[in-house]
Amino acid sequence: MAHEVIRHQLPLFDEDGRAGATGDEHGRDLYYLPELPEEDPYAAGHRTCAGCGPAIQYRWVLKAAGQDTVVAGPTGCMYVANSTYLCTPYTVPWAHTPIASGGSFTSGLAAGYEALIRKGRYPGPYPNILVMAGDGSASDIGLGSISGALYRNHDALFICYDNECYANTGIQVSPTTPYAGMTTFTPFGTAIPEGNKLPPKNLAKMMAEGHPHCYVATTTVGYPVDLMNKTRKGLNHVGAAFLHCYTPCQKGWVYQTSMTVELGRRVVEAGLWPVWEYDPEQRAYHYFHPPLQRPVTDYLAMQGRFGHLLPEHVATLQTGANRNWEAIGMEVPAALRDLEDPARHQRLRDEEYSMPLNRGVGA
Ligand SMILES: Cc1ncc(C[n+]2csc(CCOP(=O)(O)OP(=O)(O)O)c2C)c(N)n1
Ligand code: SF4
Ligand SMILES: [Mg+2]
Repeated sequence: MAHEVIRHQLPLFDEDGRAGATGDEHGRDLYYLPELPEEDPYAAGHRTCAGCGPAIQYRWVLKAAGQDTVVAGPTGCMYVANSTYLCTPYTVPWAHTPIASGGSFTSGLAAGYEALIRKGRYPGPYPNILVMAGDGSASDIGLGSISGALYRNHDALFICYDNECYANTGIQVSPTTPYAGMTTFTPFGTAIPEGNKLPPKNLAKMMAEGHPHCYVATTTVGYPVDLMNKTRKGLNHVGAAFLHCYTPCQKGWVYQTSMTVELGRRVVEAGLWPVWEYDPEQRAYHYFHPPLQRPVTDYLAMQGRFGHLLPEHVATLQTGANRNWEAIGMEVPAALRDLEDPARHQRLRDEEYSMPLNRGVGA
C-alpha cells in the first residue's frame, strides 16, 4: 500500500505589523524586522564578493525554507564561490548540477523523494526542494530543463537569481542584461555607443504565461520579507513554482557595496523591475505598486555599467519604464512622461540625480 506524502505548510511572515519599521518620507518602511527564524542554512563563511546580491538572496531564501530543505545549485558564482574544496556554507543537503540541468536534476530530486515516501523507504515529511540558478542558467543555457520541470509540475521551487550577466566567467552579457548595460561582451564604443543593444528577456512572464498551472512571482533583495514570503508560498504550492529575484552584482555593475539593497528598491521605484505574483488558481496577476516613482536616472547613475549612456539611451530606458508603469496599472506622472524625450537629458554622467554615488566608468 502506498504511504501518504505529508507536506510542510510554512507560515507566512507578517508584512503589516513590522516590529521595527521606520518609514522614510516616502513610506518605504526602511527597517522592518519581523520575527525571523534563528537558523541559517546558508551560514557565514562563503567567498562571494562583499555586497553580493545573490548571496543575500541565498541567505534569505534558505532562512525562509528552513532546516528540512534540499537545495541544488547549477554552475555559476553561487556554485563556485560557495564550494571551495572541503568548505561550504550549507547546513542542509546541497548539490551542484551542470549549468544546463538545474531543472532536470531538481525534477529527479522531487520525483525521487516522492517515490521513496510512497514506498515507505523515507520517513518523510516531503522536504522543501529548491534550486537557485543564475540568469545565464535559468534564462539561457538551462531554460529548457527548467521549463520542462515546470511543465511536468514537479513539486519544487525553481528560482532564478538574476544578476543580469554571466558573472562567474567574467561579466558577460546574458539574456537578462538590460538595454545599454555594459558587459565585457557588450563594450560601448563609437560603433555601438549604448553597449548592449537588446532589451532583456522577460523571463518571469515567459514562465507564467507558458506554464499557467505554476505559482510564479518576481521580487528583489530590496524586499526581504516579500522574498521570504514568496519563497514560502512557492514551497507551500503543491506542484512547480518559479521565482525570479533581482540580485545586484557589485563587481559586474560597479557600485558601492553597501547599496545592494537600496538598488533592489530603486529598480522597482524606477519602473524597471515590476514586482508581481501570478496566482494559478485565479489565473491572475497581482502587481505591487511602489509608494514612490522615480526617474530612471536615480537608479542608473548609481552604477558604473551605465556610465557611458548618451541622452537617447536614457530616454529609451525611461520609455520602457513608463510602459511598465502602464502595464502594472499605475499612472505615469507627467514629469516622467516628459523624460521620454532625449532633449530632456544630458549624458548620464552629467545628469542631476538623487544620491550621486557613482559617476560611472570614464566619468
Ligand atoms: C554548458 C556550459 N557552458 C558554459 C559554462 C561556463 N560557465 C560556468 S559559470 C558560467 C556563468 C553562469 O552565469 P549565471 O548562470 O548567470 O550565474 P552567475 O555566474 O552570474 O552567478 C558559465 C558560462 C559551463 N559551466 N557549462
Ligand atoms: S561577481 Fe557578482 S555575483 Fe559573483 S560573487 Fe561577486 S558580486 Fe556575487
Ligand atoms: Mg548571472
